[in-house]
Amino acid sequence: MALDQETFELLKASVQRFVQERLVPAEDQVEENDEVPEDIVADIKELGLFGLSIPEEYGGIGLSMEQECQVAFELGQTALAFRSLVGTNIGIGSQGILMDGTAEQKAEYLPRIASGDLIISFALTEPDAGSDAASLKTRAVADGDDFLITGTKRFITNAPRAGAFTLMARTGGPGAGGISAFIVPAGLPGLSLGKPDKKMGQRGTRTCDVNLDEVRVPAANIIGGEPGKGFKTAMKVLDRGRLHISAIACGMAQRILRESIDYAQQRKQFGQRIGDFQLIQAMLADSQAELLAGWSMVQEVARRYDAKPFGVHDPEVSMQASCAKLFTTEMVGRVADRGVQIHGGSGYINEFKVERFYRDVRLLRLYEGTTQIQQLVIGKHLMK
Ligand code: COS
Repeated sequence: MALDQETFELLKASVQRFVQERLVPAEDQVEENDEVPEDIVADIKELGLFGLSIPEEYGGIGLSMEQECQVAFELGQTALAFRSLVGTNIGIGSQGILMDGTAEQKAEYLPRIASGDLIISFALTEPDAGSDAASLKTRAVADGDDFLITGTKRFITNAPRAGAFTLMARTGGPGAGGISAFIVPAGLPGLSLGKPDKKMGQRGTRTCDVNLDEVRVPAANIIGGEPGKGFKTAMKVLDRGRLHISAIACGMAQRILRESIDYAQQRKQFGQRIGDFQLIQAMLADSQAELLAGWSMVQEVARRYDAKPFGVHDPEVSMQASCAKLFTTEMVGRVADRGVQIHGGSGYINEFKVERFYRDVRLLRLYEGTTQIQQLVIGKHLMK
């Protein structure tokens, strides 16, 4: 699956323009009001961004992973709240249905996810199950043709906007084999949302708990129709998500580097531009070199991801996706830190963008698997 190159270049150019002309000017508003304005949500829908990764037969744009990463690189160059809005529809919310769903599930949900009419969230994490995802406690108990789901899901991105959740719950015994993935519509009796999370950064993104109290969901909503496969579905979705996040990290590194160069060119100390001092150039050079390394890695792993059969677990590619997430998200943390350093005291002041980007990128090393989880995935694979 991929868009033909010519159409893709046009799409990429329009996303670049949209980011520069529409999203960048709205960054302060998002930061101040802690929300993405509704007219921008409408424009994002209009551009088709919710459906980037969904095949054309379901109304999406049908990008390959390599192409998706290139678009994510563009979207990463502005406040991360914009990307977060579409992120669950493009990735962790929708891809389980696309990879493992039945024909009926795909036909019912994917077109509305692609258009953005349905926001779908990914609900795996719980209060006591973060990195150890296979220990999740949310239970789904069979009751006739239905399941009754009870438990709490934590830090769920886009939950306040969601019309449905790809939600992992335990239908069987302990461990990964006892987990099933359900499509859970948001309006069902017994499902309620917690207070919005107050976060360190990424203002404008919406996350909260999702509480389930005997929520009745038809057995037909188990992704793929067969219980016990949900953990593997979630892991495959995360492999893909980790590459997408890596591209975002590179986009944000590019933006922070640009902000740092601009500042180094206009700020004068000791009678000259600070960018003329070699100690400042050294920081810019390290950021540029690491960004190039990270971005080259993302593109290469995305190509390998595209080369394997879709939705099939290839442990080598999973390991490489973890390498990309590990390297790029740590890299953007260093680039942001240097960005603040180059700005000096101004880098600590909210009106300069690097202050907020420094806070925003901190999350990239945590969600969709911490740096330490990526190290574990890589290490375990190497020792096999
Ligand atoms: N794709 C498909 N299947 C996978 C997989 C992948 N990437 N990784 C593991 N599996 C399979 C394994 O093959 C194994 O199947 P079998 O039992 O048939 O052999 C099963 O899943 C369990 O795997 P494993 O024993 O490796 O699971 P662990 O409990 O040790 O967990 C980690 C592995 C730690 C890697 C996993 O829990 C994880 O990624 N944690 C982080 C969760 C996360 O990213 N959370 C973010 C939430 S979303 S913002």
